[in-house]
Amino acid sequence: MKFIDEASITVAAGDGGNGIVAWRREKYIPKGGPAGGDGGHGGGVFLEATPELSTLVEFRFKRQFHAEAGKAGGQSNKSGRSGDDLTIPVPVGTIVYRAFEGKPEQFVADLAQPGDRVLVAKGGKGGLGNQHFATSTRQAPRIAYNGEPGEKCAVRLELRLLADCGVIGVPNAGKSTLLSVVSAARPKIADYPFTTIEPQLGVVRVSDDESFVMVDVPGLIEGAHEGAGLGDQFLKHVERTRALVHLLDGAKPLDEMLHDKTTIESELGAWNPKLLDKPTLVVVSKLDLPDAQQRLAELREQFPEARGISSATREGVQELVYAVWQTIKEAPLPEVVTPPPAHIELVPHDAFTIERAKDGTFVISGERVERLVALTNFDSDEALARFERTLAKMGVEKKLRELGAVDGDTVRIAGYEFTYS
Ligand SMILES: Nc1nc2c(ncn2[C@@H]2O[C@H](COP(=O)(O)OP(=O)(O)O)[C@@H](O)[C@H]2O)c(=O)[nH]1
Ligand SMILES: [Mg+2]
Repeated sequence: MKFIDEASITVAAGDGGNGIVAWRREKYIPKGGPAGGDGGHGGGVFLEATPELSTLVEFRFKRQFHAEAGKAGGQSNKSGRSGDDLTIPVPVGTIVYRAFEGKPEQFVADLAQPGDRVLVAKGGKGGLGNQHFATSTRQAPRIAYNGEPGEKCAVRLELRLLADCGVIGVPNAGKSTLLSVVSAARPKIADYPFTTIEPQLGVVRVSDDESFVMVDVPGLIEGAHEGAGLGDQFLKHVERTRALVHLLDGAKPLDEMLHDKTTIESELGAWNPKLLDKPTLVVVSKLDLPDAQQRLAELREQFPEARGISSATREGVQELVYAVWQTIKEAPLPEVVTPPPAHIELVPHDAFTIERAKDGTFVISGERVERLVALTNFDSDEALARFERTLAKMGVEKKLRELGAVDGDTVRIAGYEFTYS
């Protein structure tokens, strides 16, 4: 059984700045040569693993990220400034997948170590200014390239969670209600065979970069240690928690509360005596009910550390969250289980495929070739020449020849048709 946090975000790298058409202006030189500067490159978007984060809950609050665009080129061959890269911090252990529009999702990286870093969206290259296009036959080129668009894609993050805090208590103590009011997100429980007792999981957000995982242990009193409800795997998760919240039903008189407390403790001990050594916060629920405050005061005579909450009015809830967080931070780290590395094949970004249509047309598809078509202005001979050179460099030309393409065959890329020669 796995507790899995998940988040989906969109990232956009910066577009490259445009190259410009400009001419040299110098005293006494009536008509200077081309002097249009290149556009700056767009900033890329990176993910970086940091031990400061422990869940993906922040991505519920911010889902869109973009890096800065490159600036356009200037006069006198001046290049535009490049856009700054954007680095998004993620928890250590985050597994990264990405999908370009209309394409299947691909595994990108497992950021297993602090500082592991991966590029998820590449910044667009800046366009060339007309300074590069002078030739012996064309001394006043009026051609400049636009910057490439930055990559945009959907990124899915996955993180295996460990439960930090378990909530225990008799049925009706208010466990589920507490979990629902403190949870900013409800992670998935994977590989969990259906049973009548469903564990509940919540990510509790303490601040912008602090959060912890709380798990409701519903089956305890219902005979979990006899194997009736929750599986061993679930019990292991509970054993790894760093703090427990023991909820006592504030609707009950003091003697019943104390009786419940003892019952739960003996259940815990029967299941695993080590659980009794865990730092435990004793909490009276339903403080909004008549008499609950009075009962809490009485309980404190025996347990001075006991506190009270009301999930209904939220009284004491935030204070409890801080107290749990403090306890977790002070408690020893549980043993960390590292998941076996997933074996997923990486498809290089500039891969392409060539298929032969029924009418004999060669249909080429692939992220980079399609982009190239989108960027090229086919009215310009120079742009066309560059297009052909790039295809050759990528190996498209060679592959076509291998597939038997001959002069005059039709080649289609992203809706454009070309004649092979
Ligand atoms: N008045 C009041 N009722 C509560 C509060 N918290 C939970 N309850 C009620 O107590 C009952 C049991 O709560 P539940 O969260 O399901 O308990 P669990 O069995 O421990 O998960 C439900 O009827 C809740 O509405 C509270 O803060 N104030
Ligand atoms: Mg419940």
